[in-house]
Amino acid sequence: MDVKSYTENVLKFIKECSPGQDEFYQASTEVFESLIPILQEDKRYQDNSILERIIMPERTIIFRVTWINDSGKIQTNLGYRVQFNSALGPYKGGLRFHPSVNLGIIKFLGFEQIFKNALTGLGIGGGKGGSNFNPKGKSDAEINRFCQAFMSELYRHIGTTRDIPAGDIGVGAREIGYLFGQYKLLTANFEGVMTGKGVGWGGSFGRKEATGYGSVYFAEHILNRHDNQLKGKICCVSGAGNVATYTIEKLKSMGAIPVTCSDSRGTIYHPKGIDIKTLKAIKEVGRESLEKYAELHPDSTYIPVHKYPEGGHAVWSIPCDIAFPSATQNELTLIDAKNLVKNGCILVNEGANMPTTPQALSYLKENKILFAPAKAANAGGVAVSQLEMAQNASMQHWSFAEVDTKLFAIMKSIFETADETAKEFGQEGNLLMGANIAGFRRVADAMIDEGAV
Ligand code: NDP
Ligand code: 2IT
Repeated sequence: MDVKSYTENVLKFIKECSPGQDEFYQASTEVFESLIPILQEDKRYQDNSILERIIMPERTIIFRVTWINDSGKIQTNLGYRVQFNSALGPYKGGLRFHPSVNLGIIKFLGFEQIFKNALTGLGIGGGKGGSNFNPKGKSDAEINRFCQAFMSELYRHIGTTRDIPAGDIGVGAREIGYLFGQYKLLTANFEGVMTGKGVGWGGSFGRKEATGYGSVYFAEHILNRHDNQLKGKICCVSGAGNVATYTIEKLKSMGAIPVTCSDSRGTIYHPKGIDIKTLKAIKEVGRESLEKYAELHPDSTYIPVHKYPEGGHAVWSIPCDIAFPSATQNELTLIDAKNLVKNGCILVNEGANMPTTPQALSYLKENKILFAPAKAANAGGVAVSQLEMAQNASMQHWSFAEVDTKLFAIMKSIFETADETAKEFGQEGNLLMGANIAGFRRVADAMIDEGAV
């Protein structure tokens, strides 16, 4: 069968057997389309049914989470862990707590994670999990009870050489602590079964900062390749969580000017640069709305969601040199891409997972905007998670500087791998194709070596 029909047949099969999983189709279609050159060149992948296997999670766990709210009422949520691919190592990937979570979202994230983890060059497989639990407005005690209930089922499926969860949207240091505490209670084992732990009890220095810092390092590597640099660049960042906060922090320390941040309710535009202390005080400590930022900084503007351009987002209509989408999937639409191009943006660097819609992606490509795909640009988080695992396994504790130096080198190596692979397949500068092919090749070759499993 010709390669195009092969990819289309597998995608058709996956749509038929897993209806209604739009984000998962989006992620798998993008990856499969970019694999065509390697599938044409090397027939072993088709001969070994690699696409049919890689698209199917090795194991999908769905469970009920029952917990009691502060009023004494029993609450139920759905919990998920998709153990997607273990060809390169134990399943590794975050947990997302957000009301929008469903199986299709967890599968898209788990699928992306396989290739991202492979790209880091480390020995980690791909997985993802989470719940449709909404942490907003919940008391600390409710969050604790929910995490305990979630782990009361999850603990039997994870382990230091089996599956090592971490954070994602709605799961930060507090939740990792509660989840880890319950794991320890149930198993009577203190072991590195989760990453993103507190630095005082098994966590790694630099894990909290890793995704944002890594994303900025990646942008610097691309710019350097084009005889350019971050210093002096106006940057628009979306999101106001873990990734956005540490993207903004690192941009400032590298002499760039991050002028925006956003949450689900609105966007802050601060032309002289986002004040990182205020952002952390509002979001990391207070867990409040960004509206407060504008009250504290009268020279900034707050744009609420109802004032966004139709079909688009305020953050991408603000003129910038570089865009760092760092909130959630499909947050940069065709309208947003048109605004960015019109305003002279030179690079879109994906901090979030799949933040750019396929239509926006095509438009950026047509207009020759530099593009850093999520699998490469945001891989710093999971890479430092693996460094945390290495420290736990060897009972060591490295300094912040040691971890940061390793992170910088890993981001450089990911950039070079994606760049060289794109060149190898005659698509110079196409980092999306380079990242997808390089990640795929590592996983697929391991799957062939490991036989028909
Ligand atoms: P956080 O929960 O810390 O922050 C998420 C931010 O995005 C918040 O500002 C949130 O606003 C906003 N947001 C989330 N969902 C939506 C939505 N549907 N619409 C509008 N805004 C939204 O998550 P992270 O910073 O950890 O994650 C951000 C992105 O980065 C995600 O795509 C995640 O998968 C990805 N990522 C995270 C890594 C990590 O190490 N944490 C590693 C690699 C990728 P609000 O608070 O109002 O909901
Ligand atoms: O999307 C991601 O890479 C993460 N949420 C981090 C995963 C991890 O295991 O650190």
